[in-house]
Amino acid sequence: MVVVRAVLGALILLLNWVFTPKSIKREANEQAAIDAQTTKLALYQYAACPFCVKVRRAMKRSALNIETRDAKRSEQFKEELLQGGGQLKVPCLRIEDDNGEVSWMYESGDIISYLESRFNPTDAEPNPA
Ligand SMILES: N[C@@H](CCC(=O)N[C@@H](CS)C(=O)NCC(=O)O)C(=O)O
Repeated sequence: MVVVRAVLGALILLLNWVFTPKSIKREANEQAAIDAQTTKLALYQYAACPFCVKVRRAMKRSALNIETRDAKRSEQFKEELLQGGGQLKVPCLRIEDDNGEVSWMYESGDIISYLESRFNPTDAEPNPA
């Protein structure tokens, strides 16, 4: 089982690398403004978890420079996730607001929807015209 999991993990990482999505291009000032906001976000994840790969690919497509924290390899990140989010489950997005309030978002689909609606609002709500 351990071997099967390791092979599947390696395959996921290989396919992800071969089919790396292209990032959207923004004006430099617009990207800088988004980069400033994404310093307040961190993705707790595992390298070869397919749900985490899905979120990382969405981040890459949207050119979101969000710090990733490997909760399998780092005891510190694992502990932060457990204490802050309440569950040892990945992916989980740590969101700090302008007042320093922190919230934790689980579920890859919810994380992707959140990122798209916050940073690519035109993708989330296509213009019918
Ligand atoms: N429905 C979740 C599934 C997440 C999930 O199953 N993650 C696995 C790693 S691939 C996990 O954290 N498992 C640990 C656990 O459930 O305790 C999502 O889409 O994010």
